[in-house]
This record gives sequence, structure tokens and C-alpha cells, in this order.
Amino acid sequence: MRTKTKASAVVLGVVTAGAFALSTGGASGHGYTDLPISRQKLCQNGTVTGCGDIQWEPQSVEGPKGFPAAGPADGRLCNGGVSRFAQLSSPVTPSGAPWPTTRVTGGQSYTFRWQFTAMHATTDFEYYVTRQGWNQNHPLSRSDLDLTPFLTVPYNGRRPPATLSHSGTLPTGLSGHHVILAVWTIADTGNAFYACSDVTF
Ligand SMILES: [Cu+2]
Repeated sequence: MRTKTKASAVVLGVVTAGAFALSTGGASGHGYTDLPISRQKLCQNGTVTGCGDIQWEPQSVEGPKGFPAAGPADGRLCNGGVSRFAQLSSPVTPSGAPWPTTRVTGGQSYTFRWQFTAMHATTDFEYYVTRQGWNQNHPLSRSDLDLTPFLTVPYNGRRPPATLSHSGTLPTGLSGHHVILAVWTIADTGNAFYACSDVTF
């Protein structure tokens, strides 16, 4: 009996160590958008306060890839399904104020920018935007978004530079406050990185 307990403990220990390695693997590296500025970057640079852990690691909003068919659950898109970053999915900042927005113009070219702390092999970058009349009073969900990306930048498994910019045309027909959801899909893992940016058209 004593031996069996010991064996179980050893097995449990291995499983725990494995889970730990998974959850922390590459934790130092990833990326986020700063043009238009993302919620995680606003938390990191102190424009928005009280965000919790995300202020130390805006690059770590990492969740399952495959959006919109798979990926984070509705209401958890802006935090990549990571519970400790849940503030990012709130429709308002931790102080209850609206998220600061970047002014943009539909139909115009815009240069999107990512900052990377690790340059992972990349499938592509996709950008989604909310529909006109989306529900601004709940955490962002698929029903709020046009689920066809307005911009897709294929990357064919290459690794991006530390700072990557690419241009695309912003959709027309939108006015007022919207959210752009940027998705960086990693080629050689099951994950993607998510960043929500609030904009005013
Ligand atoms: Cu990484």
C-alpha cells in the first residue's frame, strides 16, 4: 500500500511537471499589436491602469488557434481565453471608463504593427472588425464580428522581424466605436495570439 501511494505520487509529480512546462513554455516570448494600439499595450504603458498581470506581459495573450471555427470561447476573445487577463475582454476598462480609441477612416489604407518578443514561425495574420450595431455592452463575441477577416497576411511559416508592419484597407460602412481583433497564428504550435484594438471610425 505504501509503495503504491509512493508510485502514484511520482506519476502525479511527472504530470504536474509536464503541465508546468507546457504552461510556461516560451512564456517570455510572443507578441502584440501597437498600431492601432491594443488593449494589452494600453495596460502595459500605463494609459489604462488596474489591468493586473497583463501590464507585465502584453505579449502573452496566447490561446488556441483556429478562430473563428475554433479558438477562444465567446466573451474571451480579447484575452485569448487566458483567465488572468480577463480584464482585456471587459467592454470597459478596470476603472469603468471606455477603452481609449484610435481614430481611423474606412476605405483608407492603414499600417498595422506588431511587436514581438519571440519570432515564431508564422502561418498568417488576420484582422477582424465588429459589425455596425454590435453589442458594446458585453465581452466581445463572435456574434459581434464580421467573421470574414478584412485583411489576411499570409506568412508561409516564416519568422517575422522583431517589429512587423503591414498595410491593408480598412472596411467601409462603419461608424463610431468598433473593435479590431488581430490574430497571429503560429505555424508549429496549436496556438495563436490575440489582440483587441478599440477604434473610432
Ligand atoms: Cu512565444
